[in-house]
Amino acid sequence: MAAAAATAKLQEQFDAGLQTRPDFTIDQPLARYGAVDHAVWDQLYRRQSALLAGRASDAFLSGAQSLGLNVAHVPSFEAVSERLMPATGWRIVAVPGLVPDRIFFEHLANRRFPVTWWMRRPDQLDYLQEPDCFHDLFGHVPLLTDPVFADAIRAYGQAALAAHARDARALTLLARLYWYTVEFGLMREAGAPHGVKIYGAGIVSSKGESLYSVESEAPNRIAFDLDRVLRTRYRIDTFQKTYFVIESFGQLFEALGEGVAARLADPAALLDGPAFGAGDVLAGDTVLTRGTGAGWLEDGDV
Ligand code: HBI
Ligand code: FE
Repeated sequence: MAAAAATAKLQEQFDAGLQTRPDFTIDQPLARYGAVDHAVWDQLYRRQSALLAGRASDAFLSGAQSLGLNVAHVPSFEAVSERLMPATGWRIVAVPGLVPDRIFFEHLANRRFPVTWWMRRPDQLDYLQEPDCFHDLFGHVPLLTDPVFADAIRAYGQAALAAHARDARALTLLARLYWYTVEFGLMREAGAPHGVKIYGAGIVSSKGESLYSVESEAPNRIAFDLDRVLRTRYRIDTFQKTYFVIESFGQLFEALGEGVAARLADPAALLDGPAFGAGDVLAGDTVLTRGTGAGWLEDGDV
């Protein structure tokens, strides 16, 4: 979402009386949820949980339960934070929507996850462009109960904050890394129906992609490699052409912390070289499954 559109959205919310603090946080306006909002949460939670059993990482499913997200109404962010804090020291903060990059990184670096307060409409059940409460709270927050994953996200926030201050080009690299892991990452799991389990928030909060990412023959599934990911473009308008597969959250912690911090010291080295297309398979790749490419749109990589 372009910065201008995000600012317009913030202005619209400000006008609606949602007082945004300088760090873009607000008090969760619990009174503003109507019966439709609660019904959408209930329907999405039940549908995705049923779909993800056997497809999502165990840490995700147990995290969602332990935070009390398995309720028929939009959860109270305060109640969720009260359960999350003892587990890993994280809490969630309500925001009107996408916030400026630096603000976002600053929250992550301080173990605060920004969660959009509003719920999508019933006619947006299967897809909406920007993150809503269900994407952020159901998609991103359960794994923050896992200490290693939580430390990986915090390390990413710290590395991103330092790099962002130094060189705006770092943002391209940071966005690619976040996209192919935190949003659309898979992890290897021997014995799982397809040898992989889902952990990315963009996948777990999407009905179609929860199935496509682990079962379709169309996409590539390639072993995660930090430099490879930092140079690979991605899709924001369709399912991913390629999913990168990590071995463990420990590997993710290495990549999102020291790994990316080292690369961000000299973003030009990675940005000056060629960027790979979202559907490319390279000679150096460890390919788990090579996709058929069925249904791919040619242009549109970002
Ligand atoms: N703001 N609320 C919110 N949520 C995000 O996921 C988010 C953001 N601002 C910037 C941002 N993400 C990007 O910097 C990352 O996706 C890389
Ligand atoms: Fe997200």
